[in-house]
Amino acid sequence: MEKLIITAAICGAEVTKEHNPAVPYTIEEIGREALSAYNAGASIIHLHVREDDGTATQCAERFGLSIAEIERLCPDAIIQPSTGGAVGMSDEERMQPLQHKPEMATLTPGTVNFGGDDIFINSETTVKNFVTRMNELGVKPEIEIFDKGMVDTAIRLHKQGFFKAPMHFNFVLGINGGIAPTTRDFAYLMESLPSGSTFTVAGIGRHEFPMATLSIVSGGHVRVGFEDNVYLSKGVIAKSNGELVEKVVRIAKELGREIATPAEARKILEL
Ligand code: KMH
Ligand code: ZN
Repeated sequence: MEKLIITAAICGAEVTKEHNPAVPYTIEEIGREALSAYNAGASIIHLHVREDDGTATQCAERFGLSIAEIERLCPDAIIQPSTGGAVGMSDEERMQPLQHKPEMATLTPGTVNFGGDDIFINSETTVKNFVTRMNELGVKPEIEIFDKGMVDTAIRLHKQGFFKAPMHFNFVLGINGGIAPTTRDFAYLMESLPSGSTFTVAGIGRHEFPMATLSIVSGGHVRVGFEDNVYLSKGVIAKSNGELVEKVVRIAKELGREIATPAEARKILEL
């Protein structure tokens, strides 16, 4: 099997210091959490940013400062900004981090309920505009999959020339409104991908490590981090994103899967 690429989703847009005091808001805190994940074995940092008071923002300047800080501390890490931002943001707002021409950025090919009244809106026009901009700037999309129809949309837009092969997917399993964190649904998504694709898995909440293990033994990659889960184990708050990454590394080693360096991750993902 290929070496395991670990992505750390260190910040997110919804989780707060009330959930876990180590959730980063300031540039310094973003750097601290990225470094903890990188030192533990993460090669990709999935990045959302905040104002100092914790408000989610897609401000280009704030992303620029955060990216510079991560590059200073983790020089070869792959930095993957979010274009999802937070529920309710406009497309223009969400696209701002692309100005920095990152190697990768996330892109969700469909709309999904996000619990309660929240709807994460991605019309087909939005998706086409985002992927076109990414292609122009040489940014590889990580295609965020919250439900099976999103895989089909990505394949259809690939056939129309929007998404380029090899496509890279992230299965987000377990949000309220999306596909379930079960072995059956994981297999359904995996078997629906075009050959040559790569994928990673983000299990939400208590499903983070079971879904990570499933992906490790299935040849997929793994995403962990405060965006998806703030607990190291039942009732134990993680002290850092690094602790979550360390746990994945321990599981992978027990299962005989080696961890990819950032250089190896770039090769696997054809960045
Ligand atoms: N915060 C969610 C609304 C992404 O980063 O691309 C969207 C999200 C997906 O987190
Ligand atoms: Zn995200």
